[in-house]
Amino acid sequence: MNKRTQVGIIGAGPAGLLLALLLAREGIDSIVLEKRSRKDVEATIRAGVLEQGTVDLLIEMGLGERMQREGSVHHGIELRFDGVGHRIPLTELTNGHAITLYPQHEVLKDLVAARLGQGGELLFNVEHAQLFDVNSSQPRIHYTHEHETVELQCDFIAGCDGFHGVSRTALPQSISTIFTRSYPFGWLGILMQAPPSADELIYAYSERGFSLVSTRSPELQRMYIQCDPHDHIARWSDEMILEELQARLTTIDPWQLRIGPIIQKSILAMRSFVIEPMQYGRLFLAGDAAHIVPPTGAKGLNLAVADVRHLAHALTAFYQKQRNDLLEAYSATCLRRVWRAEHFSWWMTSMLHRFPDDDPFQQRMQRAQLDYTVRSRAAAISLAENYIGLPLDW
Ligand code: RFL
Ligand code: PHB
Repeated sequence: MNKRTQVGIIGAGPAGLLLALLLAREGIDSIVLEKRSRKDVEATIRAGVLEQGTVDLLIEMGLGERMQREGSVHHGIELRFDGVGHRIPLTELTNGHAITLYPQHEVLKDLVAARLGQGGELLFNVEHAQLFDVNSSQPRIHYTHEHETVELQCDFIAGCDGFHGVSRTALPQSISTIFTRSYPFGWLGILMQAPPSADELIYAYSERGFSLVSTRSPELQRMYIQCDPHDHIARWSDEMILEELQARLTTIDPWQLRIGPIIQKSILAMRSFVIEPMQYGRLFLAGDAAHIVPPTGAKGLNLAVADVRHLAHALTAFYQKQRNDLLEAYSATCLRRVWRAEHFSWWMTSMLHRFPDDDPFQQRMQRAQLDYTVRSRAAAISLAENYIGLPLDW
């Protein structure tokens, strides 16, 4: 079967779904192809922190109603080390900006409902997506859906299929460069049935390694501890995880970890990754398909949102004003922000984790950096402006 659309979008993560909605707002037609089921997409536990710019966009698009009702606005974070907590007052340091805790899978439920509610095409369980002729004026996507093989002719293709997707492989190696770093640790993430232990997120450095206390809802906590990236989750009993959390979060402050049953646990690897350029011919990569950051800076989803905002803007200028310049500038425009976020995420990761090979000198450097960050207003402002997110036109 043959089909046609203006923009073929591969992947129904935050990047793909938001792009489809942004384009629909401008009257631009698209089809979103997703390999997983709707149930799987809406159940994947990932990000929690939304930057102010992401929140503002969702509200402006009429997608913020549940987020505003169920999400929680945070005006600061805590950096904890040597048993002492130090608050970074994000809002005070950034002229009134804040972050919102609202889980990625809830954002996805809102985006899927909006797309389907508008009657937009969004196909789940799509198999064997393959890209052809991306460097021509008529790129195509072949895929199988409900046992039917389809050739989708497009004006443009948006590769929003995440780090393990197929789109990136359509960029010839001869024109692209990959920048990458893997870290000698992973994160063991858990969901715990207990009310939040704190009103704000706690990023803790300890001799035993990093830990993070976050939340998902008034009844659910999300927490992470640094671990060996090759470790097996089956080796970690709930008691071991709890013991490690308690030990790493020890403080002289009157604070206690609220505990309850652990209902989910998994280990994830940490890496930094960027492909340059983020475009080739009529293929544009957005989100994790083009770049990965370690989660310490809470930037991944927010970067995906910034990418598709630029892409939607550039495609709108193409269709409505016959302008090519914004499309041509897409990669350079996105990469400025991407590299800023890469640096911030690498910096937060380096400051807060124990590196197995670090000597005592290196550890003193790390402590000096932590100390400076909490004692100097200039250093705290720098952390705060990156954490709440730089303006879109950065
Ligand atoms: P996604 O979310 O990976 O979506 C890609 C979609 O494409 C589909 N797909 C395909 N579809 C069709 N054909 C194919 N061949 C396909 N191959 C793949 C996939 O099934 C999937 O549905 O990428 P996207 O849209 O670029 O979004 C990126 C974000 O999901 C990611 O950056 C964040 O989750 C990162 N992240 C965080 N970001 C934040 O901004 N704030 C945070 O607090 C934050 N915390 C986190 C995080 C990521 C984490 N993990 C698990 C990596 C915490 C964690 C633990
Ligand atoms: C989360 O709530 O999952 C979360 C929060 C902050 C991070 C990373 C993950 O830096």
